[in-house]
Amino acid sequence: MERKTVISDCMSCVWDCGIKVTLEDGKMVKVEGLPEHPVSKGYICPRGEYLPEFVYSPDRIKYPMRRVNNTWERLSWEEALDYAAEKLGKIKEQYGAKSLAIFCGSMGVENIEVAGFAQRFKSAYGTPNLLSVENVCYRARIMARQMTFGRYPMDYPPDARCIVLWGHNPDGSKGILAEMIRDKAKKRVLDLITIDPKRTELAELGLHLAIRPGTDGALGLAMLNVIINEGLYDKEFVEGYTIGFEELKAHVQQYTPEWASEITWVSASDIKATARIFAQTKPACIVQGINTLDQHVNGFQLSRLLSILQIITGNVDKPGTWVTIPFLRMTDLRLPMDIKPIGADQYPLFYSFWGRVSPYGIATLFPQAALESKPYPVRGAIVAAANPVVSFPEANKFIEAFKSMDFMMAIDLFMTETAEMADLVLPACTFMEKDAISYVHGVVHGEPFAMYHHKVVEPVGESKPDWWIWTQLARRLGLGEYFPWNTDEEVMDHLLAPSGIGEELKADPMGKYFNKQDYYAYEKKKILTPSGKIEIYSKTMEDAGLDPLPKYVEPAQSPISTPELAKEYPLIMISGARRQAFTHTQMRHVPHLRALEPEPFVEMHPATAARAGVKDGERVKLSTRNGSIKLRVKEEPRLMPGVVSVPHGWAGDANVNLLTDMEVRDPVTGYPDFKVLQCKVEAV
Ligand SMILES: Nc1nc2c(c(=O)[nH]1)N[C@H]1C(S)=C(S)[C@@H](COP(=O)(O)OP(=O)(O)OC[C@H]3O[C@@H](n4cnc5c(=O)[nH]c(N)nc54)[C@H](O)[C@@H]3O)O[C@H]1N2
Ligand SMILES: Nc1nc2c(c(=O)[nH]1)N[C@H]1C(S)=C(S)[C@@H](COP(=O)(O)OP(=O)(O)OC[C@H]3O[C@@H](n4cnc5c(=O)[nH]c(N)nc54)[C@H](O)[C@@H]3O)O[C@H]1N2
Ligand code: SF4
Ligand SMILES: [Mo]
Repeated sequence: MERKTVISDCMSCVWDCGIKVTLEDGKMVKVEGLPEHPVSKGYICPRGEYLPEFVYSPDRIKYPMRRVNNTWERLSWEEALDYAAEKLGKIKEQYGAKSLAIFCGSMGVENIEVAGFAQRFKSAYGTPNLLSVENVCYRARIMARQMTFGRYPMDYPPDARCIVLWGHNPDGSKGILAEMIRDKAKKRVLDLITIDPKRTELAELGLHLAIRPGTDGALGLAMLNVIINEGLYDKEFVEGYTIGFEELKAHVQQYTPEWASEITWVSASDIKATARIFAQTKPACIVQGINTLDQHVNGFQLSRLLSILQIITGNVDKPGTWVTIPFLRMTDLRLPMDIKPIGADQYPLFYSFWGRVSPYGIATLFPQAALESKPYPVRGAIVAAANPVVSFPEANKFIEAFKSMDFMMAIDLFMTETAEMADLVLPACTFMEKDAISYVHGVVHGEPFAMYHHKVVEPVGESKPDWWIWTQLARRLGLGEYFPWNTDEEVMDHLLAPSGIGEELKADPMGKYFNKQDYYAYEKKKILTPSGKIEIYSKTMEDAGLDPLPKYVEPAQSPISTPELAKEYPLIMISGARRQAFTHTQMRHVPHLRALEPEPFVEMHPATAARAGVKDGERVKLSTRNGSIKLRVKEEPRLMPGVVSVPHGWAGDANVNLLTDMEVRDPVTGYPDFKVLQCKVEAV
């Protein structure tokens, strides 16, 4: 038996932890953290540790399959690709290219090859409809920060003296950061503030504000009120680099701590204390929940509001604040596209502002396009590295929409609930079975870090890299000129060409920090907004008929906005707090990970459980006005009474997205307001 170890990294989520992999006869048998890795420094989470079980899961799709009379028929790659090309050709002929939608999920965010090829293919084919998770996650914040700062600064907490975890629990979602915070708290060099309806373990290391879900805007505005009225803002920075401070000052007078206390259920004294600590402990860094505040009726403005808190305290582009990180220059695989995707007319700013055009359609309007032909019919779907039937809000609408397709195809590792609905399923291989580029920045280090991830093991069955699948498909559709690559290495070389460090990266499996962080850019570089200043007051928003300064908007469903609904559904439901064992809908079939969380559950305070007449461990029915699911009660004294918290990602009758809602949307991004809903719990 041949045994060896190789250095690599885990790409199961965006943090790309370094790993040491033990191979026996070319098969992975063990994965450990890599203490020498410059970023993760030995940290891995259980998903990294149990990678061999994930990669070699007996549930992997091993060859292409076509649905025939509701059973799966094995095809060769030749047959499968010919079949797909024929069907896709027909859709284009019959309805036009834009009637094809291409879904790309979180794995496309983690691995640029996956998303890049999906994007390239969609434009080569001629459809603008790339429907991505970026329509429920993260893009809102990028846009809001760009619109405010001109560039996109990221939270960079390592050098901060004050960190605000705002709707964020890195123990579940960003382990490396959690470790760093614990370390700093132990050394007593950190003021930590946690704003969360749950008193998370990290919340115990500092000041915790137990906030009513969905009311973060009121808290933020009241903090501005205190900081401005007590003169705690950074006058020099505000005068030198911003516009709209006077308007802001007048605007926030109405938002007193006492007003906010009624709304948020946080005491006025805690609001004042938080504002003072944040404004006076420098440098300070709000680490904004990655999607927590996005999936909200006013999500875009919440991101603007947090930006303004950083700005008026001068916590911009200095170590330990929000910094604009130099990017790795890589080839853009996108091709020009001037047709508008679905939703572009309803949400024009999401589509483009200042000439910056986004590559995404409004994914959550897919059911409307499929079922009502609005704004035009969508008749075909390719779902690559996504599981929208479970992961997207109001899942039933997505199920209906996919059922209505003339042709649907899935590219995945596993037969997910979404793949189950397809006419054709093509097996992709994991990142351990192909080359990739991993690239992280801003988590625990300001300098961007890149690594050439070499293939570690041979693909399981006949599975193939995503780039290969898109390339073969394109060639059959007569689009081969856009897809000239034949090996992993050719693809990676092409991607890395503009970086100037491709060869260096390829030669050193450990990866490297490739660019020094350049602080104080606002002093040295042009600020890329229309006014040339950081825009507290946004003329762009005003011109679009939207609020130029953030206001408070109550969640669409709440005891205050919908008291009638709240009589029948008295509890507040939040969903999607991350769990270390799983990435979204993935990994529940990995035995050691499943053992960590064997069953779906709903967390609630013991007093909430008692009032609903249910007990810890009991199976209950959880309902919103959209439907019901079954879960086990997990009593959780850390969660504020009156609130229940449900993990997302479980399928079938435990899928929380059977309860979520798309009726009300953020007016800028079109993100549905589904993070905070009214619900009830009943014994079954
Ligand atoms: N293990 C694991 N890690 C992941 C992922 C995964 O699936 N699994 N997914 C990755 C992805 S794509 C994303 S987008 C991120 C998500 O990352 P985040 O969006 O940052 O989510 P969490 O860190 O889980 O923290 C959510 C916290 O917000 C609190 N919360 C809920 N509603 C509200 C509210 O209205 N206001 C406030 N202030 N707090 C609220 C919850 O109680 C919870 O503690 O995680 C990434 N990391
Ligand atoms: N209620 C509620 N719903 C939520 C959230 C929430 O907070 N609450 N969070 C939302 C957020 S922020 C996000 S980002 C989405 C995530 O939504 P999705 O991206 O749809 O969820 P995943 O389960 O990560 O799906 C990724 C799929 O890619 C497959 N895969 C993995 N690697 C590869 C690969 O290399 N190639 C290919 N082709 N396939 C691969 C996996 O098997 C899996 O089926 O969920 C959203 N859903
Ligand atoms: S946090 Fe876990 S899943 Fe994410 S890269 Fe690190 S080991 Fe992999
Ligand atoms: Mo996400």
